[in-house]
Amino acid sequence: MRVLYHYILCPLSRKVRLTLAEKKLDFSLEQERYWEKRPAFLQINPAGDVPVLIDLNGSTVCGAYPIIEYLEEAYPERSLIGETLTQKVEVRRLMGWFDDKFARDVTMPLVMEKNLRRYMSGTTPFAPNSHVIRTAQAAINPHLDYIAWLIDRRNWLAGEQFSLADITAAAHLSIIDYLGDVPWDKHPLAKEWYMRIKSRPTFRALLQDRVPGTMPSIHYPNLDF
Ligand SMILES: N[C@@H](CCC(=O)N[C@@H](CS)C(=O)NCC(=O)O)C(=O)O
Repeated sequence: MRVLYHYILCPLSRKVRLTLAEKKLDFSLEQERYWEKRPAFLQINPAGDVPVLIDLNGSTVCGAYPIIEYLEEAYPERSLIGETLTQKVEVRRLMGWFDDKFARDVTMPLVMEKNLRRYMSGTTPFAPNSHVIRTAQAAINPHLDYIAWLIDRRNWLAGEQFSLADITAAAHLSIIDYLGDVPWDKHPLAKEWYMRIKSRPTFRALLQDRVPGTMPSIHYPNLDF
């Protein structure tokens, strides 16, 4: 069986899970608490980060971008990166937007304060930084405005076709939605786009995710929210 080493609130892992599902490739999940630096995992990926994919033929692919490029080349049947060079550039630009900018402004601060800090604070009592949380909660608004701006002009984020740009943005937003920090009511166009993605069969497994010690928002599993 194909294996994906992941962390449940890692957006890059979620992006790879969605990509595998969209390509109809079966896989099993191994959750890796990467901050523990498990020696057996460091042997698989000396960088110590997730996601890592071990494919059926034994190929080990480390890192979300190498995995995505690998899957596109090894399983080209259902391409998610666009057909023309112009489309591919736009998909990659938007992947970068969410994996770099959105992650820095929103995903990583919220995941760190609301989830990871409890594991990484060692003997120090777990105390989320409310200033960091409020700053990230405010920073999501221009990103949702940008999604709305794109969706006002296109069917999907990078153009007429569903692509890795949508998968990447949805992977990040699914985590923020789990934490209850997406102000959907203020952003109806972004909500309409996310509802379309959330109702895809490939999204179902993510909606069943539960993080020990961190309850999901009430609407997290609901297709109509
Ligand atoms: N270069 C890797 C980086 C992935 C990454 O930063 N993953 C985070 C979890 S979302 C991680 O494993 N970090 C390890 C660490 O901070 O030590 C990729 O593109 O996939």
